[in-house]
Amino acid sequence: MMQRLMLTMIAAVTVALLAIDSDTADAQESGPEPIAQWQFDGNALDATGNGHDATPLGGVEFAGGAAVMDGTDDAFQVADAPDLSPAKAITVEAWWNAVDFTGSGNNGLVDKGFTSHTPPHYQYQLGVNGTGWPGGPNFGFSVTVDGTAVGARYDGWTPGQTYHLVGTYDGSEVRLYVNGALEASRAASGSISDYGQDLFIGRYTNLQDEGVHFLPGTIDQVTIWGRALSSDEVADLYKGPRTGEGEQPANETDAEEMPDDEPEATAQQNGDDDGSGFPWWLIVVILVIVAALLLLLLFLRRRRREEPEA
Ligand SMILES: [Ca+2]
Repeated sequence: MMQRLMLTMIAAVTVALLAIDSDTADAQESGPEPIAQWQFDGNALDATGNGHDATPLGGVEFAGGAAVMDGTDDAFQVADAPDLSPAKAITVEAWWNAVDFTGSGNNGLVDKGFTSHTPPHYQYQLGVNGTGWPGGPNFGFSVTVDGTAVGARYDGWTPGQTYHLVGTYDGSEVRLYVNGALEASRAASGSISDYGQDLFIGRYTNLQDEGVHFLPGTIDQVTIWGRALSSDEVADLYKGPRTGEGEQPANETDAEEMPDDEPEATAQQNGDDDGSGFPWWLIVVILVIVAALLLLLLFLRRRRREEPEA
């Protein structure tokens, strides 16, 4: 009986340890947080709290939780900072609601440029060629590694459509994802060069002719990571909601939903609500301990019953 009790206790401890281990693994899979994120929900602040607030240029306006670019002189400027120049790997994400435009070459959606408009042109750039471009409309993601630009390109986009664009570099490939799917990749290796330029959203770094080098259309949720997101993470971003999407000045639905959401999130952090946010492994451990105590009680009662006969 005592042996069975010991085995039960060992099983309980093993289950608890396995549960804790799998929780830790889940947390590690999501990887480090973004370096910078501009959600454009009525402002150009860096939502990560890392201080990379963008300066709106040309009187850019915000609507529906996104930035509406006039294609004439609207853009955002972000001061250069060491963490905006990761060396080993990078991910650049942006949403763009496409509109017809001619432009001149690969207009910058997110552009951290070279020191002049000569090769390699960009430190990194997520860009758009216009419908009036001789080669036809396309998306491109370019990263300069050890001084040489390597670009992945996706041909064809349709005005009026909304596109989720993600470019990654992981030390072996430059990849371009469009609407959650990997559409283009190019082999590359080496460290990402750093040219110390400011970062621009909606414009080239070194060219700024009005109506030519500015990207029109609606831009939302521009995010930069210092690591290459996996294809699963990119697909999840595409499926996930954007902050402030379709935001109205006084949204009653949002106001009603808030009180329901907040207590749940708080309860999960504290682990003390009615059960919905309770860690499942803790429930298992408690059940096993209760079972073990019951077995111990039965064992002791049986011994007491047996003792007088002995
Ligand atoms: Ca937004």
